[in-house]
Amino acid sequence: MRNRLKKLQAAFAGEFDGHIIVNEINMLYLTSFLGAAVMLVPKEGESTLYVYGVNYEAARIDAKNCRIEQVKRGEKAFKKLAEQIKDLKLKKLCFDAMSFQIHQKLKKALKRNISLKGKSQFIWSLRKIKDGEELKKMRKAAELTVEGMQRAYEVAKRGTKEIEVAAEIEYAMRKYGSYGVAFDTIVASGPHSAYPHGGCGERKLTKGDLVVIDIGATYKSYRSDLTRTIAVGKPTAKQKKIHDVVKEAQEAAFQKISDGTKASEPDACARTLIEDAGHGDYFVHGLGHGVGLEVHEQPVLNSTSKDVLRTGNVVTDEPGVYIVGFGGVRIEDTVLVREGKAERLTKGPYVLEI
Ligand SMILES: [Mn+2]
Repeated sequence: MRNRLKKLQAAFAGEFDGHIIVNEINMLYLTSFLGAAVMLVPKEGESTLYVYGVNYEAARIDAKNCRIEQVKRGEKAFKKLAEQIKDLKLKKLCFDAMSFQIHQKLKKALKRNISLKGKSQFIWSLRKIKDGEELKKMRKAAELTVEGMQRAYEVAKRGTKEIEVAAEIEYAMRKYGSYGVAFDTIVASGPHSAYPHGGCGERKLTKGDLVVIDIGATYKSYRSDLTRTIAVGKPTAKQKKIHDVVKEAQEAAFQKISDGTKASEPDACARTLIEDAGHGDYFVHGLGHGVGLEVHEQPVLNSTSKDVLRTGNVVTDEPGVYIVGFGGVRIEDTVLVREGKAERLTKGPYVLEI
């Protein structure tokens, strides 16, 4: 954890005197505390975490490697931050993310000769590469997600409501040790399966449906992302064919995922296969995204991505085909990038028929 702060300082020190952290997940990453208002990381020396009274005592126990400054009732975190910037005589600052209103307020509170630039890449260059401690948690989150899918296979039967299937999945993941869901569980049946973010409602699973089940567990703040598609009853030839194509595309993209590969390449590989099968127009999203403390983070795996995959990236591989009036198929795993072949953190099976 101290290492992360040191690495961040080393990353921005050539260009800036200090880094303001506003995004709470970035503060969690640097201090292991969630619930601070803002953080100041000077290019050398101790960082300060500004915490409102409601979370102050918790921060004193959990926040690591920084000074904790309480923001009392009636005080403003950004005013205190501005004072500290002046005291430390910092002139060139960058920040990770800031709303327009906060930016205006902070600018006003600072002297005119202090510059403020939005630069999220310093923190992302660190967060993109998972260390051993993070990978342990991500492996666990992935295992819990597989348990959830196992439960889905048991309960996703004709006559069961989408929300009932979701409840069973979430209960199973919790019971095995999940801290919560990584995102709202998707159990999208029949016509809903044709929408990539089909959600979950009161529809009953019906014979002939495709059901897209997209789930994630969280373990100690780290997330996982897994999708399988099943058929209710005996799958039709067309359902089987599309499932086979998506599975083939997912595997082909997986074979491409490796240290040093352009993040656009696995997408191109999956897309070509789906296009060749005649379904190119129905693969309406990018191949995947980074996963970690958030379910959607860097790097991005799509056709316009400028990222290059690196050992320690954790990404999803999730091609899909969505045909309105027919249904949708998506197959997704969470994958660890390594030198040579990648490693699937989430595991099979990949059965259409349960
Ligand atoms: Mn995903």
